[in-house]
Amino acid sequence: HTLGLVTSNLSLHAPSQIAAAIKSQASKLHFNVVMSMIEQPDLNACKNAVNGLLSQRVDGLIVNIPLEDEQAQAIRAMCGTVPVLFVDVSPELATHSITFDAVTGAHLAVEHLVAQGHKQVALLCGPQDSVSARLRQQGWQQALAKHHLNAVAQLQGDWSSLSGYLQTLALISLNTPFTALLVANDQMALGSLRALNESGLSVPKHVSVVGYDDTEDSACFIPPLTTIKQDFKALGSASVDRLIALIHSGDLPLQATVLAVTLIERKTTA
Ligand code: IPT
Repeated sequence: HTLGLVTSNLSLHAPSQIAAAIKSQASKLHFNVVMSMIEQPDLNACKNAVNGLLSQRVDGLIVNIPLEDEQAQAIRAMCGTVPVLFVDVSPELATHSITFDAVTGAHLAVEHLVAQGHKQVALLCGPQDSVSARLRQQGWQQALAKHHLNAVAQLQGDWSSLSGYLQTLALISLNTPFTALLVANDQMALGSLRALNESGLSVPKHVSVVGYDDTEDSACFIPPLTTIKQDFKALGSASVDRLIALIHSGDLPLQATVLAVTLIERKTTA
């Protein structure tokens, strides 16, 4: 028995840890995993990857590519009777999916900063072609608005640590005062910490930073990163278990499962 995984670029920490978790759970249940990686999110690349895996006769597919609703439907249609589970789509989409609760994650981060007295919060968002990045951004904005606050600046990176570094330097050069920075993923936050450090801004004394993901390295950043944990091991096992259930029993009712996220308080906020 073989599962197919179509994944975003594995040089990103989150997709790589998700792939590892899927692989471990599949091995436990004696399933093989064949994988196809896409460099940049792109519908045609995703379709080609899916076709490639279908031609290898996979029994089911997990798709970890950020997809808009119509794009996911198009992929679903290509697969015919082969079950497909999406992990980076809108939780509102009527399809088989397991995603993380982005809105609550964003709210937890804002509430944490507000409780510490922060009022000047800047946002470093993820790429706008990712539904998860947009949901985190909207969640931050809503949660700030509840406290009658507006982000003092909004920048956008591409999930990489280099983009986090460069965008944080750009933010600093705006000369807009900010005491806290919400970052859409830990990898960009790593770059932010370097930019702040090089600019003589001490974390958390001058600026607090909250990441998103809690990838395995985040506890070893300097300082250890306060972040929103998405439990990638839980996602890996839940998605393999669900896909195997779909393989065994064909048409289960569509289910969009949303996994909870938690705040992990470390040393970058005060
Ligand atoms: C999402 C990560 O949070 C982000 O850091 C980035 O790696 C992105 O994946 C790449 O697509 S996790 C996803 C399951 C929403």
